[in-house]
Amino acid sequence: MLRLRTAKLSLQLMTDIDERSVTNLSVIPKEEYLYKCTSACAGCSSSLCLRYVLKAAGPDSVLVVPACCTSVLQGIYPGTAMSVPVYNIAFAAAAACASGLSNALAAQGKETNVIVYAGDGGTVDIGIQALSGAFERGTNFLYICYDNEAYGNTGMQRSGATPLGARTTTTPGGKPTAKKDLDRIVEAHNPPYMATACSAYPLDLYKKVKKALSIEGPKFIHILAPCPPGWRYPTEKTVEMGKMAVKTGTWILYEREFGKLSISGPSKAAMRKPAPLEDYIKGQGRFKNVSPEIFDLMRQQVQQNIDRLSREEAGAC
Ligand SMILES: Cc1ncc(C[n+]2csc(CCOP(=O)(O)OP(=O)(O)O)c2C)c(N)n1
Ligand code: SF4
Ligand SMILES: [Mg+2]
Repeated sequence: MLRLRTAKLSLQLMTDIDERSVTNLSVIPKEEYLYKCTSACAGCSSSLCLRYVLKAAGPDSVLVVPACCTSVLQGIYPGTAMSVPVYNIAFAAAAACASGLSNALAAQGKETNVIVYAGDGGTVDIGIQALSGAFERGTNFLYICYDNEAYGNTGMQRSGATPLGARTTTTPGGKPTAKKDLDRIVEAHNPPYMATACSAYPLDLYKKVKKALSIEGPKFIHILAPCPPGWRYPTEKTVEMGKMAVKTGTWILYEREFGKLSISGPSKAAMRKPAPLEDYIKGQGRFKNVSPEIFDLMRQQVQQNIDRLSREEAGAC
């Protein structure tokens, strides 16, 4: 029954979301599921992403949210900023909770989308065991990690997703180790669909969420979500920050469908001729006074990722 629905949805998607229509803002529904006046900081890109995620998912969806900025911006009962049900769950347990919800809804014959919306700390560090278990069990759900590269809600402590050289409250001299490669960890579970996205490319994000939800099984989307207080840049630069992450090749947009990699449009050009890394980090206080040695390492890491994904897409590995 669910497989039939999946096939029907995929066919419909091919018509609805072809290459032409995703360049056109009018494909995004006008309905809002995340209301205005949340308690997010000015310039918060993770709440902007959630707005597009919910537009793509529609009203027959339930969110599972572990402790993070999102669990604050949803509001305090009986007030709420969201018009879909939200299940707040302990930090370590989001994916385990989603497994139970997904099975319970399926047992009732419901086709409700089960979506985890979790921060990087709740994913790459504290929730990774539950994430791995749910992907291994083949839970039918979508796990979204919005990555602001620190424990934002508690005042910007470093997480495993904090990049090399970035200053946080627990790495005042700059983080001495590299960002954990979450995508390669998830990839090792062979999910039917996984993708990266960025708040500065909302149509790309919308399209990827739609596609993910049309596929049966565990799906994963990793969104880079610039954060003004954490990255220390002016609030009005939030879209520019995301664009520079992609243009410098620091963040590469791609999809992996049944293992097959395809680089997304905005990253194709960027990978051929990346913008200088300086253009990305110079506007961010968290990288202030980064040493030339660390900067060199950062540049090497960016190039290694570009090379690895380019080779894979070209079928060279
Ligand atoms: C077990 C546990 N440890 C610590 C906390 C405190 N805590 C709440 S939110 C948060 C930060 C979450 O960081 P992240 O997952 O990256 O999401 P963000 O806040 O950046 O949106 C922390 C440490 C908690 N709620 N539960
Ligand atoms: S700390 Fe960052 S992610 Fe959290 S609400 Fe503020 S801008 Fe958004
Ligand atoms: Mg975070």
